[in-house]
Amino acid sequence: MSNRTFTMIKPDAMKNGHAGAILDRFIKEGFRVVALKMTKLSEEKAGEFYAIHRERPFFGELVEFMSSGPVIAAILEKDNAVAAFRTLIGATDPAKADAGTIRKLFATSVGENAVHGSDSDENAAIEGSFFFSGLEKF
Ligand code: FUP
Repeated sequence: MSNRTFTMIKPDAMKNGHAGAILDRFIKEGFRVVALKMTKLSEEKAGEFYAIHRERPFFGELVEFMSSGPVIAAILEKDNAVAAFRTLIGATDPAKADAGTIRKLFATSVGENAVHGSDSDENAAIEGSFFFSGLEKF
């Protein structure tokens, strides 16, 4: 059974010219693109997206970084999408990510780690709807 996850290519990967290689990898790994856009988060919207981390010491830096430049947001579909995608991107800290994962290849630090991937089906649906209307999902 197919299902969906939500991802963002973060400002560091955008600035460093990795967006094309990362999108290519998503598709080569068998994810179907359901929705896709380039956009820029305001500080307010970045804070809303990461509201679960509001009390964490890195929250301010996270919001500043995520609103520092454009991102590419996407909804992707594949069997077991959430878990398959988290395996593809690797650990939050690129130093701990497995060889060949997107974060190992393209991320610079735990704070600037190239890509986001939803951590549950429920959050994938919430995060996808944060960025996309029904008319933008295919
Ligand atoms: P992940 O699910 O792998 O994206 O990781 P988390 O939800 O735990 O963290 C979300 C974002 O918070 C990370 F992508 C980067 C930031 N973060 C830090 O800056 N420092 C940390 O120690 C943990 C997370």
